Parts: sequence; C-alpha cells; structure tokens
Amino acid sequence: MKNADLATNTAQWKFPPGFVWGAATSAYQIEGAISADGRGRSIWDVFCRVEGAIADGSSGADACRHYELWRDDVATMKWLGLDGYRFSVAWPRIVPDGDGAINAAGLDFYDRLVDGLLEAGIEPYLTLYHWDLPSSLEDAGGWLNRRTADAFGRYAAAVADRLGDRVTHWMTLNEPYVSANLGYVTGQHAPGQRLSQADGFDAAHHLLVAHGLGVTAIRDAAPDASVGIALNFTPVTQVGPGADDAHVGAVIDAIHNRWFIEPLAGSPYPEIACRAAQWSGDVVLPDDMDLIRAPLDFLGINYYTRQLVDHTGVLAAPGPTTTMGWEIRPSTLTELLAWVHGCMGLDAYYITENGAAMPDVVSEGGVIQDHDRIEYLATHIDAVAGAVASGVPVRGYFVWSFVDNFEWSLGYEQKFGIFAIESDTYRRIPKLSALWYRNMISDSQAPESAPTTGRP
Ligand code: GCO
Repeated sequence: MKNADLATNTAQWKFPPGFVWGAATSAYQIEGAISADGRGRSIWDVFCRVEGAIADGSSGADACRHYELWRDDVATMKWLGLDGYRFSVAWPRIVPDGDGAINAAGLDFYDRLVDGLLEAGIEPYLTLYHWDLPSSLEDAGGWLNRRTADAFGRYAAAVADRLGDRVTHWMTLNEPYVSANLGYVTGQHAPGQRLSQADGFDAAHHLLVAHGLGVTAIRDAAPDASVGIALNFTPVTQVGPGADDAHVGAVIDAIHNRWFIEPLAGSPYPEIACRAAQWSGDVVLPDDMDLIRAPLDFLGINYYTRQLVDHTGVLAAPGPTTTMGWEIRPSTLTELLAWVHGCMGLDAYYITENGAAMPDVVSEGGVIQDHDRIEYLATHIDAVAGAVASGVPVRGYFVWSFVDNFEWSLGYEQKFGIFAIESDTYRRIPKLSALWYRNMISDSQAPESAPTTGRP
C-alpha cells in the first residue's frame, strides 16, 4: 500500500486490545517555571547560558509554560483520546540540591498532574530522569561520580513513595546513551564536556547503576509497579564492502545500540566497544552487573532513524529526511523490534518515542497541514503493526511529541509536536497530524464489527 493510502486508511491496523496510544514530553522541554516553588538549578539552566550552546540562543526557562498550563494540556490530551501520557519528573524540583532535603512543593506539582491525568482517564507513564541533572551534583562530577547514582536512588524513592499508589508505569532513565555521550564526550548537551569515549563509558556505567538502584527503590515503594527504562536505538547499516567498513560499523553499533541493552539483559558490556575506547572498566564494582540486570517489566524504545556507516564513520543520510536531517526509514523499526525482543525476551515493549521534525508551513486557512508528519507517523505505526503481527509484544505507542517544545541544543527551531504553540498566548494549536492521530485512535478502538472504510 502506498504511504499516502496508509495514512488515510487508519482502521486497517489490528492492535491487540488494551494497546496504549500515547504522547510523550519531558520536563525541561515543556515546563518552564524554572524558579517556581523551590526548584533547584539544573545542568540545562547552566548550559543554556553558554554562548553558542543553543542554536537559537534560547532556553527552557519558559518553554511551553506547561507548569502553569498543565490543566489545559490534560484537557487537550483527553480531547485527543490518549490512553497514556509519558512525561518526566524534574529531579531539581524534588531535590533542589540533588541530594538531601526533599522539596514537598515539587512533589505536589506531579501529584496534581497525576490526579488530573487519572481523572481524565489517561494513564501516567512516568520517567524519573530525562537529562535535567541538579547542577550541584554536576559540580561534584555529575555522572562521572558514582555518588550521583546513589543520589538518584534516593530521589527515585522519594518520588515512588509519593506517587507509587497511583502511577503504575515507571521508567528510570530516558536515553542514557545521550546523557553519557552527548553530555560527556561530544559536549553537544549539558554539561557540555568533551572528554574521551572511555570517560563517556564511566558516565554510562554510573547511569546504569542509577537505573538499578532506581528499580529497587520503585519496587520497594510500589510492589505492583511496572518498571522499565527508555533506550534510544539508531540501527547501523554498513555501507562499503571492506573489513574496515565492517569494523567501524560494529564499533558504532556497539556504542549506540548494544551498550545499554546487553547488560540489562545480563550480558557484559560489548567487548568491541570497550577495546575501541580502551576502557579500563575500573568503575565497575563487584555487584554492579547483577544490580543492572534486575528484571524489568518492559522496555521503552525510542526510534527515529537508522544510520549508514562506512570506514570513515556515519555518512550523511540519503533522502527523504526530516528537518533534523534524519532519514525516514520505517522498515528499520520492524527489524529493530524483532532484534530487541531477541535480546530481552520481555512480555512488554512500548514505543516510548517516535515522531518527526518537519517544516510545518502554515497554510492560508491558518492550519499547519503537516501531511509529511502524518505520513511519517502512519508508516511507523504500520511498522509497529508488522512487528506485532510477527509476535513482538508491543503494548503501546507514544508519539514524540505532544507539542512543539525546546529541542535541546537546537532550541525551538526543530518542531516535533502534533500541536503548535501560538506565540504570545501559548495556546496549543492542533496541526493536521493531531486531528489525524485523534481519528486513528478512535478508529483503532472501534469494535471489530464497525465499518472499516477510511476517511479523509
Ligand atoms: C529523546 C528525547 C527528546 C528529543 C527527541 C527529538 O529522548 O531523544 O527524548 O527529548 O526531543 O528525541 O530529538
């Protein structure tokens, strides 16, 4: 079927009953209110002030003003028909100094949000860490310092104690690959350090220790919780016939795609990556790998694109691409899901992020006619359906993102939302993709006997 037909014929997909349709965001990207109610400073508050760090010189200081407008946002999500909403808790709101005193007002915010979601019939999917480390922890070495992992365990316990009676689905970390490598190796993200890949692996290991401590803390506070982690995958396609092409591809694949999932599944860190980085592994203490392999209830998978690699490294993506320059490649998602299931063998996976930044030209009627984003979503949902049909137990799909937001070092120039934001009023304006997603959700929930003809 052609992509455009896929997008119009949404009732074709057969997802199992209870499949969760959701949308995702993260705290620093949408909340704003960085000084409200005792919030401490995060590494992103600091990084955004570094000259040249953010493409458009912006920050998340106001972002989407979700901290103030969350009630309207929940109402909008209800209108969309979402079953689930994935958001993250800002560590600096809960523990302003990173470790030490708990700020009750910070917990109160998420308490109200969770109640609001549940009242609207929307299941909260909570991520504890989406990159906004309290800056006082960074001052003491950040993720290069193991004590940050211990502090995370205490922070996780505080949140789980407060919300564990109402939140069922928990994720410890979002994309530790990005925290470790963009934060401490390439310096594109906060805290902006440019260190060696071996240092990056130290940070990555401490992130996984934090994950393990977080899993324990959540299970202690909420024994019925369903616990996971959200990992990003950018599968590697080797280009070029040489042994050197294969070697570079294998190293990049090990760093990007295997480094986190394999120890979670009980294997050691990929040898080829350790060797390439000359990583000593001295930071790995005797019980760490057992802590890291603690059983999980689900894995969150963030997928956007694949990468082509030859002996020179990652190549420019062939078209078609999104405005991020990322190749649009839905079939890779089906293959990825089969591979991930082979690694982990879990009963549940969620697509915790998938979506596209697009040009979003406003048409004459004032509506953003983002047919390109609709096609991206339709073809990727179709790819998920393909994996489900072949036996991978994917239980839900969360579009990235609910609303245009602060895209990290790219500021507000890259737009991933299915809602836009009206400048000045901060009103959320549905793009055509929001209307499409809403129809798709209601179609997919219609009883089997309902007519299955498409609609415009
Ligand atoms: C991610 C991030 C998001 C990004 C998105 C688009 O987890 O990668 O969660 O914060 O905005 O991926 O780049």
